[in-house]
Amino acid sequence: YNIIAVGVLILTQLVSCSGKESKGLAESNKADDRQKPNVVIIYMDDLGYGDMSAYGATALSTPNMDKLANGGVRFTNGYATSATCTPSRYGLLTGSYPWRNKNARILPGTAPLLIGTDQLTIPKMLNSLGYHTGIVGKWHLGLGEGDVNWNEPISPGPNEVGFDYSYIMAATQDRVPTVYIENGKVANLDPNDPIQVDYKNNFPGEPTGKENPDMLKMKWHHGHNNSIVNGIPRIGYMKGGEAAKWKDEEMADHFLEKATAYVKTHKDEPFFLYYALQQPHVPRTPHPRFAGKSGLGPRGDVILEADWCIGQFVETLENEGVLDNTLIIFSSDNGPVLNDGYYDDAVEKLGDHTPAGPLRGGKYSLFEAGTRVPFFTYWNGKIEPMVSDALVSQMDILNSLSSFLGGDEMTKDGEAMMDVFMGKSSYGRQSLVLEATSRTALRKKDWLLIPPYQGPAKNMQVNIELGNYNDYQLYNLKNDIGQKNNLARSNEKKLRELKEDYERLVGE
Ligand code: NG6
Ligand code: CA
Repeated sequence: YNIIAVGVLILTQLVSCSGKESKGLAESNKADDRQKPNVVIIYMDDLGYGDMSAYGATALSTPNMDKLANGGVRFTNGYATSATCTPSRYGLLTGSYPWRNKNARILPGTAPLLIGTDQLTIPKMLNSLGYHTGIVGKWHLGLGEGDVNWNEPISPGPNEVGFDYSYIMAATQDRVPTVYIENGKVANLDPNDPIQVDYKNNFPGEPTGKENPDMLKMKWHHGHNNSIVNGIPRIGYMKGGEAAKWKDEEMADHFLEKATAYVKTHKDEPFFLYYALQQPHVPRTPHPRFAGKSGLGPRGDVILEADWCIGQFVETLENEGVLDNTLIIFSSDNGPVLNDGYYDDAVEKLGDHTPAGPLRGGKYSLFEAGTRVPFFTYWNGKIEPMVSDALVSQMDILNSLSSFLGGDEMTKDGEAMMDVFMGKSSYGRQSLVLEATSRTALRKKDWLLIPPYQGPAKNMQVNIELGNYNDYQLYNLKNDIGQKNNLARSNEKKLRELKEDYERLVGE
């Protein structure tokens, strides 16, 4: 009797479901939604492999980052897709190799949107799975279609490639326009003081870093001698928009406030937040609370500042009751640089600190320090603390999340490896193509191949070895993480194998 009754009940439900969307079905979807974890990507700008104490730094302490790194899966072979920002962020968000897109290189503040509005992105994929999606922080992927009027709504931008909410700086802290943009509109813009931006010509009568050194509170070393904003000379020229200009020393607090506000607003639905901090990229402008605190100069101070922000952000997740249902993924867009164009004591006060850790090179470099960066996942109660040597790329996040959450959208370059990100498997990638300023190299298991490249061995301005050499370079990273012994001549078999793989992968 009972069995028959249940049978009848199921039948009635089936009939009602097939007719129109029943209330019962809609509600059950919602229940699933509530179990979907929130996803937060915390992304640093120019933080090196050796810049966190969890990765071995001793001259500087990063307790809040460490708490996540040591409480989750800390990767020792985690890679950004490129040794500079724009291509790296492109790879992260689209799950595709940036070197496939010839425009994926460091963009000026006036560059058009680099990501196609028809392209798959992490926020778009999560959006289709019922997530609310937001970005707070550095964008640097271009805006508009080439001739942006900064006084009108700016489109396409983050909101056209999958983000429901955006609060961004357009490019970098050292590039104009030095204003925040919320959902495509310059924040706090006074219509009577319109903004003009130009990367070629100055606006008549406007001071520049080159011509007005007396007006500067930070001196430029190379580049960075165009418009002066807040006493800091920038890349590019800008006029107007006085009320909208950011205060550099308050930028960290400002982005933190927007990021925590986003969490508070969206805590009752599954959300994805891309929290892209600006530190320790130049110009390094710590809030007075952090100035002088590291003993390493402003570069160290802003790392402490970022660490504090991350602590506050995680505390907000906890206070809002969503920490245990939030997967946090942390990484950096490229490796470290000391003097990146301003005199700011980064070199002079470095002391014993080694921003690249044991790695060779730095930002812009095809050597390891360009792309191997701090990379860890944290999910309280779901991820057991461990160190993983698996080879992973930021490009793999899209496919991993998609398959984990039951999505069917995948990119060809990314790999789905949520088990690795959850610490349940240590079987990562077999190979990965790395990129630095349009040059590429191949990592395969423990081996690294750098093809011959013309060009200087070292960028003298930033004092970083770029990886250029007139012959092949082959390194065994397991025995030689510092890339001191080129084995190309002594191991011809391995060289041949990696050359073949490299040609095949970049030729695809
Ligand atoms: C370089 C800038 C450097 C930095 C970099 C972008 C000069 C001389 N150097 O062109 O200071 O802004 O671009 O950094 O202008 S990134 O992390 O956004 O890729
Ligand atoms: Ca960067």
